[in-house]
Formats: sequence, structure tokens, C-alpha cells
Amino acid sequence: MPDLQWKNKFFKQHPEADTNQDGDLSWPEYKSFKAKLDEK
Ligand SMILES: [Ca+2]
Repeated sequence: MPDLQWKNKFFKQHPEADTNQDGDLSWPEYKSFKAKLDEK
């Protein structure tokens, strides 16, 4: 799944995006983290 591979790569670059610290970057976590990145 290309989407999943892309998300895993993003997760390696931004491990802090896993806001609930469960070791998995969910799409909601990704979206909220990306929104914070885009604010800056
Ligand atoms: Ca998570």
C-alpha cells in the first residue's frame, strides 16, 4: 500500500507525531501533526 509506506516514512522522520505514543501513526494523528507543521 503506497499510502501506508508514505505514512511510515513520515513517521520515521517525525516520531513525535504519534501523540498518544502507541507506536502507530494513525491518519488523525498525521492530520493534526501536519496541521501544526503547516501553521509555522
Ligand atoms: Ca498513535
